[in-house]
Amino acid sequence: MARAILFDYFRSSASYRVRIALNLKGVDYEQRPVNLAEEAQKDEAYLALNPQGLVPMLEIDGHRLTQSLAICNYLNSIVPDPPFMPGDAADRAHVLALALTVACDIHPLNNLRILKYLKGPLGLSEEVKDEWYRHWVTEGLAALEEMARPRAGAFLFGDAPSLADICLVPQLYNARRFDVPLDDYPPLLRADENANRLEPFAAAHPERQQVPA
Ligand SMILES: N[C@@H](CCC(=O)N[C@@H](CS)C(=O)NCC(=O)O)C(=O)O
Repeated sequence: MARAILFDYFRSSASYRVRIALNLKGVDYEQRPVNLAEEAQKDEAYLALNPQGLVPMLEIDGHRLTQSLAICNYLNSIVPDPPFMPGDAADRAHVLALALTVACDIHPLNNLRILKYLKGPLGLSEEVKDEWYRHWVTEGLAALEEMARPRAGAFLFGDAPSLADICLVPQLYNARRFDVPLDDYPPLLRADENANRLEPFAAAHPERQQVPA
């Protein structure tokens, strides 16, 4: 079987999720950086691969997969160990809710194209754009903390990394880049710290990726 190919960008948090997932599952892959800073995601050649013009995109087992959570779900299905999701249906719904809080309710409001639109066509200043970012991240993380707290352990759910941590770690990396205060969220910080001690998470960190020239 051909080696998997991940089209990603070092700072893209959706790509970062997939790098973590691939590393946790021990799937061998090579990277093809798509330079978001130069809008390479809008090149015809890339749009032919992913009509959404977003990263990540994973070529694996003869498939072309998009959407980071769909990719994580695929990886979890083909490589069951270690599982990203708990066995119990209610626990699984809880972990998915945590993951979706990040992936659907925080991240999309702060994605590159949204921030560019605020600054470009809508003419907002850098300060107002950053305020937008901090507002939605702070509101989202506060809710995530309340949701996670009762059942958090070393990780966001219990004592093993799950899809919730796969989404959390990149989101906190982003939040720090924009100076969002994080001290109010101890369970999130604990999970982030414990996750980053694990090589599959550490190796996926943006600072360990190739930066497109
Ligand atoms: N829901 C998608 C989001 C993908 C996404 O938004 N990727 C961003 C980087 S994190 C991107 O490619 N942005 C390019 C742009 O905004 O033009 C996923 O989870 O894969």
